[in-house]
Amino acid sequence: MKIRHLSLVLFIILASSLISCGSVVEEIIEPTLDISLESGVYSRDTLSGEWTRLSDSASVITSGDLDDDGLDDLIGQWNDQGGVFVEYASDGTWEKMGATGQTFIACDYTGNNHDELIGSWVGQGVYFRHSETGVWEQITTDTPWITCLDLDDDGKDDLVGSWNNELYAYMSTQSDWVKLSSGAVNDLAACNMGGDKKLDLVVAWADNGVYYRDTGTQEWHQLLLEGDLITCADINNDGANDIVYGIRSVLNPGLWVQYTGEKDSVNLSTAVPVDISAGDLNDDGKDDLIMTW
Ligand SMILES: [Ca+2]
Ligand SMILES: [Ca+2]
Ligand SMILES: [Ca+2]
Ligand SMILES: [Ca+2]
Repeated sequence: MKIRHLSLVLFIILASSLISCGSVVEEIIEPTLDISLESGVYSRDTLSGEWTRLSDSASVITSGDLDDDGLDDLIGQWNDQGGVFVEYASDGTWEKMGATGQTFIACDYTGNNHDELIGSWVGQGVYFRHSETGVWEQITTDTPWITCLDLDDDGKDDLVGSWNNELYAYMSTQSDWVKLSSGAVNDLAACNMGGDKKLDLVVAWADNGVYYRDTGTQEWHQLLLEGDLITCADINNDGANDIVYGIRSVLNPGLWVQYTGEKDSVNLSTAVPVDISAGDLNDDGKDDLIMTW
């Protein structure tokens, strides 16, 4: 369904009236994931476009290779199970990693070329989990939103967080958060948006749409007019990252994608996501979309 995002309702009304008049209109293809299905954590295979239900609904979802076998593992928080868990891609076994927290992300915080799980707990702080020992070590103070990318190109991932309507970076070379920008944040992500190979910070602002901050030039560029949740992956396998975003408003709720180079957004799901992420969960070399609702 390729229709201008903000004109969704009007388009459907117009299309319906044209069909009733016997005119030829663009075919409307229903999204493959919709609210008639059982809620849960779903992944969307990038090569086939098919959604697979992976588990019951989670409150936080992300992915990373936590056992260092080259396969992305599913990471999520299930509040009724009392914590954050990883499902290892190699054999499907689950392991509890920690208690229920605010947010989680996998990054190479130590710069050893292996993913570490990073989590934030209210009033306690942001911690990373040593891959070998499983011991959690505090990095800094807590944040309700977090992402990680190497902002200064020194080989170690730096953290980006947000609270009290401010955006902060925690550089691996420094010992405190430093302010990057002001504004209330809906979500954060790290995506490769430019022509270089560096990840760029993507911010879904509460009042100002979705922007990315080019890591090379440090300039901000607008991507979308709105977004409550944000992630990115090349989900049409054309070699360029696409922006995937969730909308919770009553007008256009659901999951949407803006393919690189396209002005219009495509609806991927009428179910409203609780969290979204991306990772190659089936080891075909292509990142797959992950959504919980
Ligand atoms: Ca793994
Ligand atoms: Ca760095
Ligand atoms: Ca693409
Ligand atoms: Ca894949």
